[in-house]
Amino acid sequence: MGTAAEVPSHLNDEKDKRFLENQFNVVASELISVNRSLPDYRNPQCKAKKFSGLPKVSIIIVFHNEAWTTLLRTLHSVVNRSPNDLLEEIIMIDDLSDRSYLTKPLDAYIKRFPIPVHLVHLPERSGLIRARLTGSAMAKAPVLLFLDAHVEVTEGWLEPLLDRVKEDRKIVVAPIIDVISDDNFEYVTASDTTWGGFNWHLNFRWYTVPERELRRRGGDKSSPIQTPTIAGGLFAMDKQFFYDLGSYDEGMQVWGGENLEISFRAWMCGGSLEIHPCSRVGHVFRKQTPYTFPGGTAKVIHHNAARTAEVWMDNYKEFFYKMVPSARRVDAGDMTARHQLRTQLECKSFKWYLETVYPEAPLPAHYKSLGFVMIESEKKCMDTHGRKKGELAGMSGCHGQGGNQAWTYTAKGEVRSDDLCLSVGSTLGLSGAVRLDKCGVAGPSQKHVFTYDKETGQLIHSKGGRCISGIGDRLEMRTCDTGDDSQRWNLEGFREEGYP
Ligand code: UD2
Ligand code: MN
Repeated sequence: MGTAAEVPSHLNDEKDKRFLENQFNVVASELISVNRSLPDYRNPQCKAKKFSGLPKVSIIIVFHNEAWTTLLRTLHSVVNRSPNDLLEEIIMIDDLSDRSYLTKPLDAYIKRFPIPVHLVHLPERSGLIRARLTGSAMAKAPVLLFLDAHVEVTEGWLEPLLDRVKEDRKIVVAPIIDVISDDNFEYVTASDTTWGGFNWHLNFRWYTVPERELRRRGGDKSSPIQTPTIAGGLFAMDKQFFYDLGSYDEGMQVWGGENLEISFRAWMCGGSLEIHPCSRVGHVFRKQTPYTFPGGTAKVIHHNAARTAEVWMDNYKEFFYKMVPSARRVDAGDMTARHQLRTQLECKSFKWYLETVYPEAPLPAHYKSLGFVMIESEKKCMDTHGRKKGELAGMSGCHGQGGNQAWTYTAKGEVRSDDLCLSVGSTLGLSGAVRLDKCGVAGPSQKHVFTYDKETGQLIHSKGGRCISGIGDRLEMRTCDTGDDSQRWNLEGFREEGYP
């Protein structure tokens, strides 16, 4: 029933050693049945829903060196908890694993299932993106559904997803992704008001669904939530729409980036993305990837992200490059076909996406500067030092590389670096520390709003009227004084009329 496995102490050494095999506690996984039961986590409104006339689905699972027990638990949970007459097939793509149990023993095991399970062993390492394309090309059902190889689906998970695709073939729909503990395999439910976003690094991120979207969706907790992005691993999509929309970018390697790419593309080219609260699938989230990245981890990830940025983000790609300057130096490869796709599909702009779909994005639709924020006289720049919310905002010698010195001054008056905003402390008086604070989501809080005077270089707190001063390695609010060089800021690329 989804409870944790207790690893007996005599297995402790083995547990630690074998954690590295898959970056989860494989010994705990082995102590649990591959056919374990799970509670029905659905809310009453979801349980009351009835579905009929649903289309059939081809489920596609790609894997590279997956653990035996997590892979089989994925399969058993799908077969046990899906109406089998809706399952056309399960397609498994083995992305050149080198573990012997994934060859003949797996070929033999999958024959026991009451539905067709196809297993293809790829002759070369393709990466998850191209492996999924091999799978989708084989699919016979009108709906594709992708899963990672270490998930467990729960009661009633499939029908709501198929229902949305049937309702509108341009809806791409994901379940709520619950957490299967990487430590003890306990099934832990996630919030039902979380959606997908992304940051300046072009990492996918979970954020709380804003009020705006909860109002749009209405009071019914069994209605889907529209989400700016999907996590990427688990979603259902009309097969023809998948191809009409340009399937995946075959130029992407190993892992990463494809989730934001398909998210931007879906929204910008006439589709939409949803999370269905009646569908819950548990996934083993890992802190590290267990497998190799042929070509080098950072290189591959930057390569994929740069392709997404170049093709889909228009000039907003600069936010990514400012934050991750080394990505400018990777070769993103030939993107002609993807640019053509965008033209052919007559997709909307990234500005439209930010304004309409994701106004809460850490990346502002309207801004007046992007890059360094410098005190000219000292060549010192504002620097987050990689600190977190609540900590002091800092200063250091300008290095011109962006990264921790990458800031934007937004049209709303925030001085922000990714999702952190400069914030005046609550202490009144002449001086006060400037801290990093999570930026407001629905709009900036008063603590975060500054007016920039291009002539004097002052950044003036709109409410308190004091100025940001760079003192040594820190920022302080001080009484404004045009003669004070520590208040004379130069904002990279500043333009009063703003961007874009
Ligand atoms: C998330 C997604 C994942 C994918 C990834 C970005 C969820 C739950 N997971 O990362 O599906 O979108 O973000 O790319 O949303 N694999 C291969 N070949 C490879 C590498 C991986 O087949 O070269 C398989 C792997 O065995 C797994 C799947 O691809 O079944 C996803 O990989 P992951 O589980 O390491 O990714 P995850 O969950 O960290
Ligand atoms: Mn995964």
